[in-house]
Amino acid sequence: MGQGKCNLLVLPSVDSTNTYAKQNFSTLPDGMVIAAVEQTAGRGRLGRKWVTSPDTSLTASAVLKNIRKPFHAGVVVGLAGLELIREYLPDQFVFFKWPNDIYIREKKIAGVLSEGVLQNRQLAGVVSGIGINVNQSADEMALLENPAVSMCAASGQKFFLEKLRFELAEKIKKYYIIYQSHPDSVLDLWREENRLIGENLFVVLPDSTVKQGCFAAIGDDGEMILKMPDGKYFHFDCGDVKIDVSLINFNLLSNNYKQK
Ligand code: BT5
Repeated sequence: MGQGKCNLLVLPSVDSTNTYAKQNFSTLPDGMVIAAVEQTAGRGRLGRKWVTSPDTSLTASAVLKNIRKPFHAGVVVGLAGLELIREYLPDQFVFFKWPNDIYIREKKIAGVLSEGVLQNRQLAGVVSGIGINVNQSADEMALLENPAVSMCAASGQKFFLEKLRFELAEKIKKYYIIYQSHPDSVLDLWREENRLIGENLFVVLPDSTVKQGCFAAIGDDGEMILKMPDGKYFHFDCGDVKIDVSLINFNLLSNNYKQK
């Protein structure tokens, strides 16, 4: 185990950085980022798996003790991840797919898992973990059940993970500090980077019901607001957005994004 500069702790191998951060929550300082070279039992939302081979990607969790609403933790960590990926892939169309995935067009490059931590039955804070695909080959990404991409598969280049880990921790620190003084500016930026707002999407709810509609907005509690074909609005805070490439004009979205 090695304590890097500033707020980063890098573990050589761990089951899940989120589990480690939750188990050590009371002794870890606020803002600490726990990263792992190898993660043996990475977790996604709703009991799903986050799949990575050793030393090919970023797996890291932030310990956040000053969060106003639980979903804000994923906003802080997600924005850090988005900015990092963008810096290295300036020519790609990189955006948030609600609730907190990062996509390049129709493929997932990163996912965020936020978990509340209770102490004496009260919310003591949130552990928010991010997995970013970095040096996996396109062939390795194709083995996953859903469309996925890595920074390497998107660009043909390999990246220096140690540097990326450090930069991710720095960006989490930066967004966490801005969030403390200007939470609305961080939340507004997160909404703006949800570039599928206005698009027609399918949403699969946890009970497997599928809803189709227009992604109208994101509400005050981070919930997705879908405008249904009958004009009614449907709010939900959990679900999986499915991208149907025939419904979304990625070239147009991507051009609008580059012009900004
Ligand atoms: C997520 O869940 O996307 C949250 C992933 C969070 C991973 C980080 S790594 C550091 C920290 N420690 C942990 O244990 N977890 C966090 P969800 O939206 O439920 O997506 C999971 C689904 O993504 C899986 O069911 C697969 O379909 C897909 N998937 C699994 N591994 C993937 C990968 N490497 N790249 C892209 N998609 C993947």
